[in-house]
Amino acid sequence: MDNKTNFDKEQVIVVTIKDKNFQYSVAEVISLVENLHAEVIMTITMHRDAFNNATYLGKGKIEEVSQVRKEFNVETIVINDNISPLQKQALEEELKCKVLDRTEIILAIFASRASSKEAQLQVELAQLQYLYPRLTRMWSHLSRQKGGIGMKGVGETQLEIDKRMIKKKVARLKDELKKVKDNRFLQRKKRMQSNTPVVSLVGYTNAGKSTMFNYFKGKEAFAKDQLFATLDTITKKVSYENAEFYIVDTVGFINNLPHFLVESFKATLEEVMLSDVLLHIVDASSKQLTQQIRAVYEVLHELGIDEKPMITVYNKIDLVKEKEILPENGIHVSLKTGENLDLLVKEILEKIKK
Ligand SMILES: Nc1nc2c(ncn2[C@@H]2O[C@H](COP(=O)(O)OP(=O)(O)O)[C@@H](O)[C@H]2O)c(=O)[nH]1
Ligand SMILES: [Mg+2]
Repeated sequence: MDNKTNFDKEQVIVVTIKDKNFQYSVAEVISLVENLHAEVIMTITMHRDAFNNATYLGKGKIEEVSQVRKEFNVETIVINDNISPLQKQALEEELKCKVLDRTEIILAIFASRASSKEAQLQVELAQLQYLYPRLTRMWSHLSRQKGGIGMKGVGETQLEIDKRMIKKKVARLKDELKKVKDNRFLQRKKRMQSNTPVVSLVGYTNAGKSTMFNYFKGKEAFAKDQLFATLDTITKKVSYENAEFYIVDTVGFINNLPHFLVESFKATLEEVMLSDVLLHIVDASSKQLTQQIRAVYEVLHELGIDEKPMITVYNKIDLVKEKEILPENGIHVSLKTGENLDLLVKEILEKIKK
């Protein structure tokens, strides 16, 4: 049932280095790609010593990827790493298809999620900075393939501008950003006029936020007021026992986020800043559990929202053998088996009443 092919979705092949964090890193990149409504149909691993400086992938690997890609008719290869513009170009020539690296995937997600003016500017700035050295290639792709993942974004209307103009644009964006930041409080004020509580899902990529979001599908209520105009895919109004609330999915925290993307990432969390209750979804089976929880707290603190009512949800307990090592300060659930989800809903209803 699960391997039914979905023809609406763009299909990609992921190539990833086999190191000690390999399992987590594959799960994460799959989650990231799914965020773009694309589908990973295969993961190909490579050993770090097979790395080639010019083409990133060694000769044998290029051959392998090339074959598989043709066999499955896939037009996009995702490299689960950051590669240089030259490597990207060389690889695309070898593979004769679109190649995206990890940062480009993340950028594309942020672009698809940026709802406010500030977030859009922030993402466009990051896009210009990262894509700038890659633009010539990207443009030729665009004219050939007309879009697809990694190609859509805030900056996509800027196709005609040349590199010289991009420099100017970066300067202008920075300027605009400064002004927009000063207007932030206006948005918050607007939000306060709606009195339906907002519950936001936060936590690391792959923790189960989107699965949780979908869990509320059957409970959807008619929403005449849209919370975030462009983001209906990540916001829904649900009703329970005479209580209504919005639930908002978020991009989520990403391991080793490139530094220049931190501001964009925070900008995508603006929905969270406007929410009344945070559901912190933790992957209870993660080996980096403590570090991940701490990293989430740190960012919430930086955004000044660590005081909001929060429910910590340890998800995936079906995968945890020694449950007693989990912290006791939260609700232990499994979205897979449904365990304790009733308790969680009860807790949410309780929190939004306050
Ligand atoms: N075993 C197990 N897997 C889960 C559970 N909840 C979610 N998953 C899986 O974890 C992966 C990531 O889930 P997703 O909702 O996309 O995470 P997100 O990145 O936080 O939105 C998916 O493959 C889910 O099927 C759970 O309770 N148990
Ligand atoms: Mg998700």
